[in-house]
Amino acid sequence: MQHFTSVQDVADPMVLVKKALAIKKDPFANKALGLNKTLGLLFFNSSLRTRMSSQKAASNLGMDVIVMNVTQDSWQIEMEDGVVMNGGTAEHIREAAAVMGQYCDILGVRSFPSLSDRDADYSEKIMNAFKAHAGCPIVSLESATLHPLQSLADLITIAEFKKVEKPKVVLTWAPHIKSLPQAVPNSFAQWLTQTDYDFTIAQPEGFELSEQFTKGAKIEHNQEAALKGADFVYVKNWSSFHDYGKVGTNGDWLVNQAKLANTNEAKVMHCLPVRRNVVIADDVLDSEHSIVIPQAGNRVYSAQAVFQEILEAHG
Ligand code: AN0
Ligand code: CP
Repeated sequence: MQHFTSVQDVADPMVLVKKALAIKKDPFANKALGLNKTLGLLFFNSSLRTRMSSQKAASNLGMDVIVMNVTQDSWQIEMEDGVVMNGGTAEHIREAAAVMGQYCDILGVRSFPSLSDRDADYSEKIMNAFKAHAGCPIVSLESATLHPLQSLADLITIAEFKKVEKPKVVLTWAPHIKSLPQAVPNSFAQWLTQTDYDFTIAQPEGFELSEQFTKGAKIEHNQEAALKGADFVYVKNWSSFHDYGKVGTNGDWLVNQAKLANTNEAKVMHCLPVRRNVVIADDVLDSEHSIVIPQAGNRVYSAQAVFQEILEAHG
């Protein structure tokens, strides 16, 4: 594995899921693999799970970790090429990425979209600049359009909890008060369509995701119809792709116990952080339907499987 920024960097997603499950059984078996290797974690945005699970995964592999909150602790970085830097930015991504590549064997980068300029966001300018200039493997910690470490953890969780060979998995939009990225649902769709699971995406009209990521999924606009017989209900808000960045507050789409009545005793998933009683009701999050905590726990084994693949490939 060279970089890890989308499912396309993975030879076989289900083989990687199996590898992560094996790591989970014996997490310290490869403690020597990361000896004298350094993982850099760069955050342009907030994080709880990604930050802690990546550090834990690196520690399990014997790696050292450097964490940088880029927007608070570093110089402000210029992303545009060919500009006269007489404004607020103090150094260019070309130098900043290259320098960090001197200190790190793997660089993880979290950088959310602007949600105002769709073409710029979907061109993945920042992740691509790191790939071009860092000179070391780049791992996405959630980019403008994708969150592959989350999706791998999601597939690990489904593999652990599924009761049938080919479960029905429904990704349902839910309301929110803020404009959120499409990265988590784009990525979940991209990984799920690589499996042989029965996969449906439900959202209100106008909140369809980019077909680039959803090709092969069933698309529904009726949440109740979509949820019928579901084994897994993956809940997530996202802002509109078509009316780019538009917030969706439609409270009818909140996921509560009543919505789960016609499912196959569905397990409910969410990447977290989740706003209680806006996105998912207490009666679901505090019930045995919810598997959001073990799902978040699996972020360690998702990251560890990816770091291990990269270390094995790069020696
Ligand atoms: C982010 C998102 O929706 O992409 C991060 C999720 C892992 N969520 C929020 O900003 C609340
Ligand atoms: N799910 C997830 O990536 O959480 P954080 O934003 O807290 O890292």
